[in-house]
Amino acid sequence: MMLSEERRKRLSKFLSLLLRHRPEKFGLRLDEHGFAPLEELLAVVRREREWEQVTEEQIREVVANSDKQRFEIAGSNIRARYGHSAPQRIIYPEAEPPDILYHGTSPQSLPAIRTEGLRPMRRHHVHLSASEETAIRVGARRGAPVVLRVDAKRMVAEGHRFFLSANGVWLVDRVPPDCLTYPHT
Ligand code: HQG
Repeated sequence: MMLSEERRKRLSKFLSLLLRHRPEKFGLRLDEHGFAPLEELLAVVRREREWEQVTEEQIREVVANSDKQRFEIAGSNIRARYGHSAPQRIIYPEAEPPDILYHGTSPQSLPAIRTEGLRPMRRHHVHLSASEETAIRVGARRGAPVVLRVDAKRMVAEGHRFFLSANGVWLVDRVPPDCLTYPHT
């Protein structure tokens, strides 16, 4: 049985909770790349009253239909590709970024960002994108988006390490304020 779009979204949010934020709360163990056995994940999901009847096919449907390709199934394992906040660290491949990256945020965050730069906040990394369009979409989750340009070339020269998620999201420990260009300045 196919899930409705609304149910898919709900399940996707639950998978994010399990695979990014609270695996331990549900007794799931992630490996160093963030993978958990799909079979175990399915059992955990089915323990929830709401998802008692969920099938592996429906989990696969959520993974396949995720607009941002948030999840990945490899062999018998499943993982979230980015966005982690759980205490456990995840290993990502290091890569050389394009000279300019983008970050979408909201106007309310700008004063703090101007003084502190970008911080990971609750997640492991600051999330950046190679495309301005993606940044607009990320920022739009919180209202009117503001897009910041990140001088990744300079950051690399200054010794920052960049990591690339399996779906093209760029991850970095922080972005200093002087490596950011703000709109209208
Ligand atoms: C802001 C989504 C104050 C930052 C997206 C952002 C992404 C600061 C918020 C992924 C700050 C954190 C991550 C500072 C940063 N002071 N605010 N110094 N530094 N901020 O959700 O980048 O749909 O943790 O600008 O597509 O919005 O979940 O980060 O507004 O790829 O799959 O603090 O999550 O993907 O928010 O989003 P988040 P994000 P999913």
